[in-house]
Amino acid sequence: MDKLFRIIDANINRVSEGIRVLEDIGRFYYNNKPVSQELKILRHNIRKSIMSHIIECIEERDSANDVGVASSMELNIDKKENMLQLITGNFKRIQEGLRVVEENLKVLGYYDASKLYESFRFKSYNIEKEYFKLYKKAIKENVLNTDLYCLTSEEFSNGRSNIEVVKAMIDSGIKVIQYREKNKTLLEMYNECMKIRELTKASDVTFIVNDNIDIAVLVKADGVHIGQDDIPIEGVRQIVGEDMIIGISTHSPVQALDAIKRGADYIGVGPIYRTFTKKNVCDPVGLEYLDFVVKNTNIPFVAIGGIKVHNMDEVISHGANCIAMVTEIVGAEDICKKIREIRTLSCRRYQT
Ligand code: 3NM
Repeated sequence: MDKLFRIIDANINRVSEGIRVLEDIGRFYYNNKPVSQELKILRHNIRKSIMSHIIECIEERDSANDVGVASSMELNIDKKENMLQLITGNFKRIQEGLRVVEENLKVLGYYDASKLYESFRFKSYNIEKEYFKLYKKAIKENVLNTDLYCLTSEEFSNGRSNIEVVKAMIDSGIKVIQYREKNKTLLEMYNECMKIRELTKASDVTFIVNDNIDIAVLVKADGVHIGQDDIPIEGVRQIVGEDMIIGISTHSPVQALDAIKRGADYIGVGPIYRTFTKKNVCDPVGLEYLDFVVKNTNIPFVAIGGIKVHNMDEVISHGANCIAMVTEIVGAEDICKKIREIRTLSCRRYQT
């Protein structure tokens, strides 16, 4: 029976280490005090509650002869490729470990202690829910933490389809793509968006649908982008829910402040230069409006409108971390080459 303390010891360590991983992400990555504090308290309580058996646990420990180490090396099934996998993997580790401790304590006759570990397990389920709110919030806040925001526009795509264009963008490592299409039926747009959702999902690319809120919801896009004449942001929010990103085109300081007040997740800032891509757009707002946004707001934004290789540095040096180009990219002879060129020539120099 004493061998069961070997299991308990391994699982207390497993659980504490899993909590520590999440605690540090909460503390240093999400900068969130409540969640990292709750995890810290849980970790201390889990460690403290085994103190009456700590001697048996350490005596039974035999890490040098653990057959599990070799199989972990052989199987390589614990790879983590993104934050979601890291977070869920560690919560599952904690919950599974607590269940193992709980069951073994029962067999050893420590029923009250086992119930305590059951309560820790339930506590961890609640913290996991809170943690996911942080995860989702961070996704929204970081949506424009990328150099290039790409949009489709089949009429300027040199005879290529939107799907071909999107594939080239994804192959070039673009992280945000907006589907913008003014000349197709709803059914055609829906079908294209379904396909693009599939492609973007597989490559971890944020997918935003322009104008068509219904299509955005149906294809489970990450976001929707609207204009000044569309349904107000509060209405769009009611339709799409809290998790979906809402972006809105703005052309003046008043519109930027209004978008922030109404709950936009990001704003488009433009047109910086003259553009013939968007019909009925206002005259260029120039770099002045961009300067206003940089100095007076802290909402994520993307600069747009007439941005090309020859003027992109001016926009970047005025504080635009993320820039959008439509015709410069979709109209290029070779889209991948053009994106490489933009990244090589940009004063910011793209780093992978
Ligand atoms: N929105 P190009 S300007 C889609 O100012 C769009 O809100 C704008 O295309 C805005 O890069 C624009 O070809 C078109 O000039 C940008």
